[in-house]
Amino acid sequence: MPTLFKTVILASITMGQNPLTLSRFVTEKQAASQGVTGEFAGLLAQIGLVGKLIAQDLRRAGLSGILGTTGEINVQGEAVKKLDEIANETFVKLFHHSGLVCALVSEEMEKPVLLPENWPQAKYMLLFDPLDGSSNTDCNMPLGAIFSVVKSERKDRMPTEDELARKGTEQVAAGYLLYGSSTMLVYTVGQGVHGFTLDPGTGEYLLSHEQIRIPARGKVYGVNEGNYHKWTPGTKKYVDDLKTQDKSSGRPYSVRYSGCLVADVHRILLGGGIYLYPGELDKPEGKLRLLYEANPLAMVVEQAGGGASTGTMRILDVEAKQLHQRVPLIIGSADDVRDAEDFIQSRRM
Ligand code: FBP
Repeated sequence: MPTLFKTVILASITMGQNPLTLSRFVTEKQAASQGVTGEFAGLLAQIGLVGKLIAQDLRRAGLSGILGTTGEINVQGEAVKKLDEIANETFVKLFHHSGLVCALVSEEMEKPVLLPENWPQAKYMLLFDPLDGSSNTDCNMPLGAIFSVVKSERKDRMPTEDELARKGTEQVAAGYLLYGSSTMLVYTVGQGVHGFTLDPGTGEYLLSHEQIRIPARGKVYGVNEGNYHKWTPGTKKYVDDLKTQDKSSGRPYSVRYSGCLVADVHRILLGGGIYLYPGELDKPEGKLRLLYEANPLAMVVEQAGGGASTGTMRILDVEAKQLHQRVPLIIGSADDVRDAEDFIQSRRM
């Protein structure tokens, strides 16, 4: 047994822990209690592998000429970063011939990739944001990836493009990869939220955060205040209220906005608080995408005891009409999200 591996395992064992790998956790713990299939375990393991490969690219990005843009504009109207493209290709390559999914939807691709050759044995469809926080790619700041899994129940034919746009409540699993000081994979299958940290020594995702619970209220908020003048009066009042001097209610909150939704939501999941990308006067649908940003993070945060809203309704109840539809996102601790809704709906002044 290689020395480093022995050291890491021995260290964990002496710390009285029996390090649980992602695959063992899913196949043993979740299979037994929650009927998670081997097929899903395979899908999650493949997402983990995507995470390892992209983390490797990110660590060397400054040395391997993959910073900067490709010169292309994507379906979102954004300049495509070379790392966006690499991350997207990594997802597509690893899932195309995996036999695990019958369709792929990506933030970076206008059209879905339909995989009739994997159908009908592969019932899952994977929707993803291959690299979240694109404005952070060239300055070594945190990045992430977000995924949502839905199932096709049809027996008669492959699902069509329209059938890929599903309500958040129809997700069977969701989660994210966080590329921060360590690489993490956090996911839910609808019965709690679990976090795994990639152990560089063994290359294994080891259980580091089981059954994550978000505090009912936090002390931090994340929003791009540069957009303040574009907000509705209710949103302005809510953010102003967070900055009010009032020790008894833990205000003012501190601002924590990293430019990476995944990193901001991860901080809030562990310590409480609220992230907002609200609707704007001339863009009531906001910036973020429903199917592969808002829905999966809403499922994770709700499963940890938090809330996710458009400001006027639950994210997971929003009708999904187009693959790249946008939605305002207010997500985090349940009490904080409720407060934000009260101000946005003028129930509080
Ligand atoms: P990408 O998926 O294209 O990166 O967009 C999402 C995002 O970058 C979030 O990660 C982040 O919170 C937000 O947009 C930043 O937007 P802005 O620069 O407008 O504040």
